Amino acid sequence: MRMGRHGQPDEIAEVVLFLASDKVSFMAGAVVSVDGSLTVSYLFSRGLGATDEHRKEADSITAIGQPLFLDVAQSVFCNRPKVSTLGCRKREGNEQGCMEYSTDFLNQLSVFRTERSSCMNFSLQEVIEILERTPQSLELFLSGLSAGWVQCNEGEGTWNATEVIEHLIESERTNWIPRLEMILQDGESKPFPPFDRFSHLNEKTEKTLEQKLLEFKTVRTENIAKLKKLIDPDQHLELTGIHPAFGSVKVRELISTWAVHDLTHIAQIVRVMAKRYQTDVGPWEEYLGILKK
Ligand code: NI
Repeated sequence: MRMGRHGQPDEIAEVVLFLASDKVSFMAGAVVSVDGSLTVSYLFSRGLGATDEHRKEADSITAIGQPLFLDVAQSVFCNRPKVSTLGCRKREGNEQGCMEYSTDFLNQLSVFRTERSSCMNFSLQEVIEILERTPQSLELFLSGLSAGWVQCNEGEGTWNATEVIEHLIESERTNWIPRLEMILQDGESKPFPPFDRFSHLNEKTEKTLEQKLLEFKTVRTENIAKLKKLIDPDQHLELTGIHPAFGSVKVRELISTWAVHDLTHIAQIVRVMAKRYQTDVGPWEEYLGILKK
């Protein structure tokens, strides 16, 4: 049943290139065997109808190449910077278990990796563009609005626009910068203290919405200055810390989340306000996607 020969590097390389290409659009975490039917033979040898001879043959099998896929797939899809994991693991006593890959193959693989990496869009400067604009956008959007707009919510246990601003202020004070500082100082030696996403609800102050918007703008400006001072994009983006729920997280991911968190809460404010007129729009509700979220 086995093909009776060792695989050639190109036979493995072709499949790896396929897995690394955009032709694989709906496949993730799969293990593909390109082993001259070794795996199937092994499974067969353990099944009904297998003879002692089959079993003996199966036990002598040295799987060549297969671990390579996992390594390469991880290095491609996780955007690991190097091809250093490339090369199958050599089983003891089997010198032929290790293959040498052609330069052409390695070049193609690095092209794929570059293309994959370009799907990631992170740029510190672009994150800062969002971080800078959020307080201004919200100030322009919300300042001076009637209580009906800024105090409506989506039902019990949901936030109105004013509470979202309070949450954004709280996040500035206790989440982003303190966590970045922790990563830089402590790395993965201790986890971030959990962030209480509801703490602002316990602190009822007499401040007006305008005062809160100003407070958000001030603390955000300070934090952007700290961010620029703390983080050198050439050095720090891949440093990691420990999130209490997610485990290891990167500086790049934390800073990206900061921007997307802004966008999420802007969307939330817009959605909550839109829903205030859910029934007022009459039959047009059908065409207003935001009312269905
Ligand atoms: Ni939030």
